[in-house]
Amino acid sequence: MKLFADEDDEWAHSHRIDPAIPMHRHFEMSHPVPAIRSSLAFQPASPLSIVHGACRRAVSRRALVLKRPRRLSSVPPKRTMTNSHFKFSSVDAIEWLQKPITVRGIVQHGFGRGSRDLGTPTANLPGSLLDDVHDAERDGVYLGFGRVPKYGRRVVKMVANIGRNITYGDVIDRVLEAYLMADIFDPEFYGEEMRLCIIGFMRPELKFNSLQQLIEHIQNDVKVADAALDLPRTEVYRTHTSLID
Ligand code: RBF
Ligand code: MG
Repeated sequence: MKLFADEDDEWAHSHRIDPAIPMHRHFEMSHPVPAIRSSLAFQPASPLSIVHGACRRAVSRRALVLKRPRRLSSVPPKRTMTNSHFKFSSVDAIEWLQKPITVRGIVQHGFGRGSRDLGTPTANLPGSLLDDVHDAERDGVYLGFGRVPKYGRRVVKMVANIGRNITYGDVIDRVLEAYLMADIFDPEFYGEEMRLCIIGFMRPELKFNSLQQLIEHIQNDVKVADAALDLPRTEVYRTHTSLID
C-alpha cells in the first residue's frame, strides 16, 4: 500500500494525473462544483506546524508544486471516480482544516447494513449537527480524533464519512458515520454520547460500482488516516478541549 502520492508517479503519468494535485481536485475539475465548496483546497501549511518541524516534507513538496505546470481543466480527464482505475486517497492529498470541526452528539442507529461486516463498524451521528458548519459542507471522508466519555478518558483516532452513502442511494438524511480505531469498545454504542474533533478532509464521498470497491476504499481510508494521525501536526488535537472537557 502506497501512502504517499508521489511514490506513484509512473501510475499517475499513465493516467494523465498530476501527482502534485490532490485526487479530489482532479475530481472537482471533471465535475465542477460551486466555488464555495472548493474554498478549502490548498490551504497553506500553518506556520505553527513549521515551527514544530512537523511538515518539512509537506512544505518542500509544496515548493515543488509551485514549479510544476498545472494540467488544469482545458481537457478534463474523461475518467470518473467510479471506474476501477480510481486512485486511492493519500496522506499527501489530505486538506488540513484551519480550525477543527468539533461535534458532540448521541449515537443513533445505523442502516442495518452491517458496516460491521465491512470490517469498519461505524457509530452514527445526525448530519444535521453540521448544518451550520461551513468547513463540513462537502460530503466525503474526514479524519480526526474521537472519544466516548462512557468508556473513559481515552481519545482514539477516527475516520468518518459524512454524506448519504451514495453507493447505496437509499439514505435520505445526511449522516456522520465515524469509525473509531480502537478495539477496546464496541463502536455501536447507541444512546451514548460521542465527541469528535475533525481536523482534515480526505476525499469526496463516491458512488462505487461494486461493494468490493467501496470496501477497498474504506480500508485504504483507514490506513491513510491511521498514518496521518501519527503526524506531529495532529498531536495537539488529541487533547483538544472539545474532547476532554
Ligand atoms: N459510502 C459511499 O457510498 N461512498 C463512499 O465513498 C463512502 N466512503 C466511506 C468511507 C469511510 C471511512 C466509511 C466509514 C464509510 C464510507 N461510506 C461510503 C459509507 C458506507 O457506505 C457505510 O458506512 C455503510 O454502507 C454502512 O452504513
Ligand atoms: Mg454504523
